[in-house]
Amino acid sequence: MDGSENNFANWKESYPKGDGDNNAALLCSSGWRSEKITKKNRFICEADSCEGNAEPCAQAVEVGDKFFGLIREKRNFDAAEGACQALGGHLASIHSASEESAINQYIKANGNPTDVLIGGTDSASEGNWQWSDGTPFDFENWKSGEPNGQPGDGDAVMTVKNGGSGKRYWRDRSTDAAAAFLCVFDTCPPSTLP
Ligand SMILES: [Ca+2]
Ligand SMILES: [Ca+2]
Repeated sequence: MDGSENNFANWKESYPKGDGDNNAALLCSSGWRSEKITKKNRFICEADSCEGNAEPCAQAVEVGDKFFGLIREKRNFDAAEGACQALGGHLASIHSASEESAINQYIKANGNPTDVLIGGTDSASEGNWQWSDGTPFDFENWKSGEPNGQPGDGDAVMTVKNGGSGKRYWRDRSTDAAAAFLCVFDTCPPSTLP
Protein backbone atom coordinates (compact mmCIF):
# COMPACT_ATOMS: atom_id res chain seq x y z
CA MET A 1 0.00 0.00 0.00
CA ASP A 2 1.36 3.44 -0.81
CA GLY A 3 -0.73 5.09 1.88
CA SER A 4 -2.65 7.35 -0.47
CA GLU A 5 -6.30 7.84 0.19
CA ASN A 6 -8.54 5.57 -1.84
CA ASN A 7 -10.84 8.10 -3.41
CA PHE A 8 -11.21 6.46 -6.81
CA ALA A 9 -12.95 3.20 -7.61
CA ASN A 10 -13.49 1.30 -10.79
CA TRP A 11 -15.12 -1.93 -9.64
CA LYS A 12 -16.24 -4.36 -12.29
CA GLU A 13 -19.99 -4.94 -12.25
CA SER A 14 -20.98 -7.19 -9.31
CA TYR A 15 -17.70 -6.42 -7.53
CA PRO A 16 -16.50 -5.93 -4.86
CA LYS A 17 -17.89 -9.13 -3.41
CA GLY A 18 -18.37 -8.72 0.30
CA ASP A 19 -18.73 -12.40 1.01
CA GLY A 20 -15.98 -14.43 2.57
CA ASP A 21 -12.53 -12.99 2.80
CA ASN A 22 -12.14 -11.25 -0.51
CA ASN A 23 -9.83 -8.52 0.60
CA ALA A 24 -7.60 -7.73 -2.32
CA ALA A 25 -8.37 -5.61 -5.34
CA LEU A 26 -7.12 -7.02 -8.62
CA LEU A 27 -6.83 -4.57 -11.46
CA CYS A 28 -8.29 -6.14 -14.56
CA SER A 29 -8.83 -4.78 -18.04
CA SER A 30 -12.57 -4.92 -17.39
CA GLY A 31 -12.41 -3.17 -14.03
CA TRP A 32 -11.39 -4.04 -10.50
CA ARG A 33 -12.41 -7.30 -8.95
CA SER A 34 -12.06 -8.41 -5.38
CA GLU A 35 -10.28 -11.65 -4.64
CA LYS A 36 -9.08 -13.56 -1.66
CA ILE A 37 -5.43 -12.79 -1.02
CA THR A 38 -3.45 -15.88 -1.93
CA LYS A 39 0.19 -16.66 -2.35
CA LYS A 40 -0.33 -16.34 -6.08
CA ASN A 41 -1.76 -12.85 -6.16
CA ARG A 42 -0.76 -11.15 -2.91
CA PHE A 43 2.10 -9.25 -4.44
CA ILE A 44 0.25 -8.17 -7.53
CA CYS A 45 -0.71 -4.56 -7.26
CA GLU A 46 -1.30 -3.72 -10.86
CA ALA A 47 -1.51 -5.68 -14.06
CA ASP A 48 -2.85 -5.16 -17.52
CA SER A 49 -5.32 -7.94 -17.22
CA CYS A 50 -6.34 -10.74 -14.87
CA GLU A 51 -5.22 -13.43 -17.26
CA GLY A 52 -2.07 -15.22 -16.35
CA ASN A 53 -1.32 -13.55 -13.05
CA ALA A 54 -3.87 -15.06 -10.74
CA GLU A 55 -5.76 -18.28 -10.37
CA PRO A 56 -8.85 -17.09 -8.58
CA CYS A 57 -10.75 -20.37 -8.72
CA ALA A 58 -8.81 -23.62 -8.63
CA GLN A 59 -11.81 -25.90 -8.13
CA ALA A 60 -13.88 -24.84 -11.12
CA VAL A 61 -13.45 -23.37 -14.56
CA GLU A 62 -14.67 -19.86 -15.37
CA VAL A 63 -16.54 -19.69 -18.66
CA GLY A 64 -18.11 -16.37 -19.49
CA ASP A 65 -19.58 -15.08 -16.24
CA LYS A 66 -20.18 -18.53 -14.73
CA PHE A 67 -18.13 -21.23 -13.05
CA PHE A 68 -18.43 -24.94 -13.83
CA GLY A 69 -17.25 -27.65 -11.46
CA LEU A 70 -17.00 -31.34 -12.31
CA ILE A 71 -17.69 -33.86 -9.56
CA ARG A 72 -16.58 -37.35 -10.48
CA GLU A 73 -18.33 -39.16 -7.66
CA LYS A 74 -21.34 -40.74 -9.30
CA ARG A 75 -24.83 -39.57 -8.32
CA ASN A 76 -28.27 -39.90 -9.84
CA PHE A 77 -30.05 -36.79 -11.08
CA ASP A 78 -31.76 -35.74 -7.84
CA ALA A 79 -28.71 -36.45 -5.66
CA ALA A 80 -26.44 -34.63 -8.11
CA GLU A 81 -28.70 -31.58 -8.19
CA GLY A 82 -28.77 -31.65 -4.37
CA ALA A 83 -24.98 -31.85 -4.20
CA CYS A 84 -24.63 -28.88 -6.56
CA GLN A 85 -27.17 -26.89 -4.51
CA ALA A 86 -25.26 -27.69 -1.31
CA LEU A 87 -22.29 -25.92 -2.91
CA GLY A 88 -24.44 -22.95 -3.93
CA GLY A 89 -25.17 -23.96 -7.51
CA HIS A 90 -27.22 -26.24 -9.71
CA LEU A 91 -26.54 -28.94 -12.22
CA ALA A 92 -25.06 -27.22 -15.24
CA SER A 93 -27.02 -25.61 -18.03
CA ILE A 94 -25.31 -25.08 -21.38
CA HIS A 95 -26.32 -22.26 -23.70
CA SER A 96 -23.98 -22.23 -26.69
CA ALA A 97 -21.56 -24.34 -28.67
CA SER A 98 -18.65 -22.15 -27.59
CA GLU A 99 -19.62 -22.51 -23.95
CA GLU A 100 -19.90 -26.28 -24.34
CA SER A 101 -16.53 -26.40 -26.11
CA ALA A 102 -14.85 -24.67 -23.16
CA ILE A 103 -16.67 -26.96 -20.73
CA ASN A 104 -15.60 -30.03 -22.69
CA GLN A 105 -11.97 -28.96 -22.59
CA TYR A 106 -12.28 -28.68 -18.82
CA ILE A 107 -13.93 -32.11 -18.57
CA LYS A 108 -11.22 -33.60 -20.77
CA ALA A 109 -8.53 -32.18 -18.50
CA ASN A 110 -10.23 -33.63 -15.43
CA GLY A 111 -10.45 -37.35 -16.06
CA ASN A 112 -12.85 -37.09 -19.00
CA PRO A 113 -15.58 -39.39 -17.63
CA THR A 114 -17.65 -40.96 -20.40
CA ASP A 115 -21.00 -39.87 -18.94
CA VAL A 116 -21.49 -36.49 -17.29
CA LEU A 117 -24.87 -35.48 -15.92
CA ILE A 118 -25.99 -31.94 -16.62
CA GLY A 119 -29.14 -30.16 -15.52
CA GLY A 120 -31.52 -30.87 -18.41
CA THR A 121 -34.70 -32.71 -17.53
CA ASP A 122 -38.15 -33.31 -18.99
CA SER A 123 -39.55 -34.99 -15.88
CA ALA A 124 -42.25 -32.32 -15.47
CA SER A 125 -43.57 -32.69 -19.02
CA GLU A 126 -42.33 -35.32 -21.46
CA GLY A 127 -40.42 -33.74 -24.33
CA ASN A 128 -40.45 -30.29 -22.71
CA TRP A 129 -36.81 -29.93 -21.70
CA GLN A 130 -35.86 -27.55 -18.94
CA TRP A 131 -32.71 -26.68 -17.02
CA SER A 132 -32.70 -27.23 -13.27
CA ASP A 133 -31.13 -23.77 -12.79
CA GLY A 134 -34.20 -22.16 -14.36
CA THR A 135 -32.39 -20.65 -17.36
CA PRO A 136 -33.98 -20.95 -20.83
CA PHE A 137 -33.40 -24.19 -22.75
CA ASP A 138 -32.03 -22.26 -25.72
CA PHE A 139 -29.31 -24.60 -26.97
CA GLU A 140 -29.08 -28.34 -27.51
CA ASN A 141 -26.48 -30.81 -28.71
CA TRP A 142 -28.36 -34.10 -28.97
CA LYS A 143 -26.69 -37.07 -30.56
CA SER A 144 -28.48 -38.25 -33.66
CA GLY A 145 -31.51 -40.30 -32.60
CA GLU A 146 -31.71 -38.65 -29.18
CA PRO A 147 -33.65 -37.84 -27.14
CA ASN A 148 -35.56 -41.09 -27.49
CA GLY A 149 -37.30 -41.33 -24.12
CA GLN A 150 -35.08 -44.14 -22.83
CA PRO A 151 -33.45 -45.85 -21.06
CA GLY A 152 -35.63 -45.83 -17.97
CA ASP A 153 -37.66 -42.64 -17.72
CA GLY A 154 -35.29 -40.91 -20.16
CA ASP A 155 -35.77 -37.70 -18.19
CA ALA A 156 -32.16 -36.72 -17.46
CA VAL A 157 -29.57 -35.27 -19.84
CA MET A 158 -26.05 -36.61 -19.89
CA THR A 159 -23.28 -35.37 -22.11
CA VAL A 160 -21.67 -38.57 -23.37
CA LYS A 161 -18.25 -39.05 -24.89
CA ASN A 162 -18.66 -40.54 -28.33
CA GLY A 163 -16.41 -43.57 -28.89
CA GLY A 164 -13.66 -42.95 -31.39
CA SER A 165 -14.10 -39.25 -32.07
CA GLY A 166 -14.07 -38.28 -28.40
CA LYS A 167 -16.68 -35.63 -29.18
CA ARG A 168 -19.50 -35.18 -26.72
CA TYR A 169 -23.19 -35.29 -27.48
CA TRP A 170 -26.26 -35.30 -25.28
CA ARG A 171 -28.42 -38.30 -24.55
CA ASP A 172 -31.51 -38.67 -22.41
CA ARG A 173 -30.97 -41.23 -19.69
CA SER A 174 -32.76 -42.46 -16.61
CA THR A 175 -32.87 -40.03 -13.70
CA ASP A 176 -31.94 -43.07 -11.56
CA ALA A 177 -28.65 -43.61 -13.42
CA ALA A 178 -25.65 -42.43 -11.43
CA ALA A 179 -22.84 -40.61 -13.21
CA ALA A 180 -20.21 -37.96 -12.73
CA PHE A 181 -21.87 -34.56 -12.86
CA LEU A 182 -21.23 -30.95 -13.68
CA CYS A 183 -22.42 -28.07 -11.49
CA VAL A 184 -22.77 -24.41 -12.44
CA PHE A 185 -22.14 -21.51 -10.06
CA ASP A 186 -22.43 -17.74 -10.20
CA THR A 187 -19.23 -17.41 -8.20
CA CYS A 188 -16.29 -19.66 -7.46
CA PRO A 189 -17.66 -22.56 -5.37
CA PRO A 190 -16.18 -23.36 -1.96
CA SER A 191 -15.09 -26.77 -3.24
CA THR A 192 -15.94 -29.61 -5.53
CA LEU A 193 -15.21 -33.24 -4.94
CA PRO A 194 -12.36 -34.91 -6.83
CA1 LIG B 1 -38.20 -37.97 -21.01
CA1 LIG C 1 -31.80 -41.81 -24.71
